[in-house]
Amino acid sequence: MRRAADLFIDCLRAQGADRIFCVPGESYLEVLDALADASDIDTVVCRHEGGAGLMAVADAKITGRPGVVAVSRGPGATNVSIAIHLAQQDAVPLVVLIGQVARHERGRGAFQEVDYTAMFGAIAKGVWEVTDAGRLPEVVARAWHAAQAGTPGPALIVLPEDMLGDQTDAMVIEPHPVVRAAPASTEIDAVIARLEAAERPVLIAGGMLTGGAGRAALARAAEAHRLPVALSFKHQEIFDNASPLYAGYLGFKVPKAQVDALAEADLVLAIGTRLGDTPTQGYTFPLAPTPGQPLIHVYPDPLVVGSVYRSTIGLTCDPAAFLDALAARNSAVRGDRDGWIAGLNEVARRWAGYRPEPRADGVDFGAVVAELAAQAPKDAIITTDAGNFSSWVHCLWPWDGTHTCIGAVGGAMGLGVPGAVAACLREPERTVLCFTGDGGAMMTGNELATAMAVGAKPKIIVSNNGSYGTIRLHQERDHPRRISATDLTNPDFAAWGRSFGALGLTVSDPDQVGDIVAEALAHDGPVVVDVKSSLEAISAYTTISKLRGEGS
Ligand SMILES: Cc1ncc(C[n+]2csc(CCOP(=O)(O)OP(=O)(O)O)c2C)c(N)n1
Repeated sequence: MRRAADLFIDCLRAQGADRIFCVPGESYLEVLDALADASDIDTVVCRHEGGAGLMAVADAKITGRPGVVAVSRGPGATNVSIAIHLAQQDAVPLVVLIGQVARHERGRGAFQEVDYTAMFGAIAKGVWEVTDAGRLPEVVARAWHAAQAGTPGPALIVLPEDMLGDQTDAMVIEPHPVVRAAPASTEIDAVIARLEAAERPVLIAGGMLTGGAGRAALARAAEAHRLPVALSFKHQEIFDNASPLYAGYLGFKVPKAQVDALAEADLVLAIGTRLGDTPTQGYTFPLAPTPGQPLIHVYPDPLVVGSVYRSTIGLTCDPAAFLDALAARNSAVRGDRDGWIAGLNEVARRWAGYRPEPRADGVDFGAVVAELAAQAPKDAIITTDAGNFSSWVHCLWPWDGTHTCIGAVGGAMGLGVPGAVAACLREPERTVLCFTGDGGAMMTGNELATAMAVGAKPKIIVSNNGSYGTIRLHQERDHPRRISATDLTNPDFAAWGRSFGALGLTVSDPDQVGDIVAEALAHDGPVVVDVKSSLEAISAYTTISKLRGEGS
């Protein structure tokens, strides 16, 4: 017999958990006590459950394994909700451990009590409240499996505080293997037949191909069948953007000419993507529910394939295995494939790149990003918070299919700094660059304290334009000159960084950019660079003057 909390830690260990991001709470004291003896599990103490959860999401994006976050009941659970939502939106495996009131208090509206099934039922893949310590092993194995199976996502384990102190003789259960089906050869035959009938195929590649095997299979299959490749939102890094086969990045507001060019396709292969509203430009390409061309949709979840979209061929198998199988076959090319490929590539390149300009109201943030792209080590890990500043990162980074870039497909602000801390912990030898706006920096930037505590050395680049710029852009477009609730009053971010113990630097003049970037990269420790960026240059794609119809 032993304490349930000790069994619980053994169960986590059996699943391969080696790091838990947490904010402590009295509701799961027994787990914290058991962790004190678990030297093989790194307990990372964070400053806000939102930050802790986002670190766990980023950790999962880096390792491909479930990220783990532990939080207290009520207030802790509500704070971590952003990460639960993001894991669901981004298809990231996440296991959330939540404290709960004692069993005899349950249902009485006790202090900090929440019904987590009711609260998170719509976004979690499962919520398991363990009232019998003997079932902890079963629940842990199921939660880990649920987090990874089909469309990966969040799985919640709820731990009544008194249960954790029970004695139990239950045994650890080994991980349940996650089934990843391979395509049948007859299915590949059918796909080859569609490819050979098409003159203008295009492949849309998504987040399920982020791992090394997925990227390699994507490159091989695209080459083998001469398939132009368009990349879904926040997955620009998985394919070489300099390849002649590159057909564009399907983020927000893709220029109409590019959508029009893609819409000429007579076959769409959507591989490893759920075809959400961002890459499909509001479900217009491909058109939902019935695309204007045959659709081959490959995703490992039967609840996705054939759901929003009617697919001509739908395969619920591993997308990388599919591309591997496809790459091993030949297909006859019909029509002027070279012309089709070159045409898409020309349109995609037309929007790539950005030339920074002198700005009267601050530094063009593109100049800073361009300098970092030129000076940073090629294997630097990049995290992007949500906001317009990231438009320059997407335009200017030399994405060649090898980079690690962590951003929120679900658009949650606040991933940047926590994501960078998580990346530093996994890859301490690599440079980690975090790009964030002044909005995002103040949402979760307090996790710089966590960075200091664990010896992480992120380089945090703040685009300080004094505005929730993305929303200001929407305002200027929809309600020109009517600025409402988007101006920001900021601290001195360099001094703020120094107050944590980081190196604090300020860029207020374009002439300083080269030297300050060099100093930030050379510093062996965390850095905050406060870039007094131009608000007129509100994104890489437009300016406030242009939005107001004033030219420039
Ligand atoms: C948690 C969260 N709250 C609100 C939003 C809506 N939102 C999207 S971008 C944005 C502004 C981002 O501002 P900032 O970080 O300063 O970057 P900028 O757009 O100015 O480059 C807001 C408020 C969001 N996506 N996530």
